Amino acid sequence: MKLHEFPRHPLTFGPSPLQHLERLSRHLGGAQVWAKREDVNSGLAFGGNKVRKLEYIVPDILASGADTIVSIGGYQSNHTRQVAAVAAHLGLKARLVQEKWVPWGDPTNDQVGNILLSRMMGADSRLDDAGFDIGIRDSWKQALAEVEAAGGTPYPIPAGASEHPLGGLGFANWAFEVAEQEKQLGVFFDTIVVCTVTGSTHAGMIAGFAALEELTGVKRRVLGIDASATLEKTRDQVARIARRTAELIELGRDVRDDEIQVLEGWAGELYGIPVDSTMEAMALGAQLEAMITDPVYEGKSLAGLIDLVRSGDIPASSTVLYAHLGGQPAINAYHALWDPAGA
Ligand code: 1AC
Repeated sequence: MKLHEFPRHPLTFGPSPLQHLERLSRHLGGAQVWAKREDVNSGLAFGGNKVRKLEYIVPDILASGADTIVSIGGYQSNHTRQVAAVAAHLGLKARLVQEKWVPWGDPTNDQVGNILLSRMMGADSRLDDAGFDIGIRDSWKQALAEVEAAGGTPYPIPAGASEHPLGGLGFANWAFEVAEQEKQLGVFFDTIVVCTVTGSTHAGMIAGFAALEELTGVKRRVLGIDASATLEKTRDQVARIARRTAELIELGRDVRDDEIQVLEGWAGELYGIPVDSTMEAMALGAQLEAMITDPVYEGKSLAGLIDLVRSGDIPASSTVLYAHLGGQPAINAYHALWDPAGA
């Protein structure tokens, strides 16, 4: 099927806004930097990138007759918060496995921010001690079995919806939305920068921009900034999902290796733990643009963008689009980083 033929259940306000980050661009003194703001894309519990993916998954959930969506993430997972939001919106239950993905010492890490919101929305959110891994987890399979054993009908959504067969469609469509907005605004983004961990946001963009390239002949760079700190796993997953999504939307050719770029250098040693470049990027975004980013995802991808602009890897002649995927609720668990009394 072609992309526009897949059923889509609207959960967003419409196209997410584009914003020229003029003060940040001036400060960096190179490329013009714009942001596409998925952090304000929906009225469902602060929105975010997963809401877009879920727009293409909800028709399948409804057709399945499921009464409980079962998903997984870290304690501060944005994905599970967005699953909880969509479940509430649809009148379904959500059973969430929240693993200890980040060895972060804040005693409120499993109580505030994303997990608090999920619980407010009625999700059955349960903690699990397992550490970070983007793969399919036994704890999640166990939760699916438990829902079934209790007489429920579960609908499985893996971490980040990335391994879901339809998980790449939301951001394949994002590419076409960008192209439409470019026409309206008279701009062209030659480079896209996006955070990548479980992979389907980035992979969907790769497939979508490849489809656009087939239509227009125009090439762009889609740069994924690794925030997993398990680089090879993320690279493999992005490549696999990009190819799967490309096939699903009938791209008509293989995705080329040069279209799959997962860049390292900003994740630090561990997923979820900010490093100096993360802190500098978060401060610049907040203090120059009042654009709030989190220490797990968007602070790291913004750090990548900043360095690539400063180094000229993204040249001064470029207009670069930063995909702001959301994720701000997690900052509550990281409040000590800005505590004037010291962390
Ligand atoms: C890892 C999928 C991911 C989340 O928010 O749980 N981005």
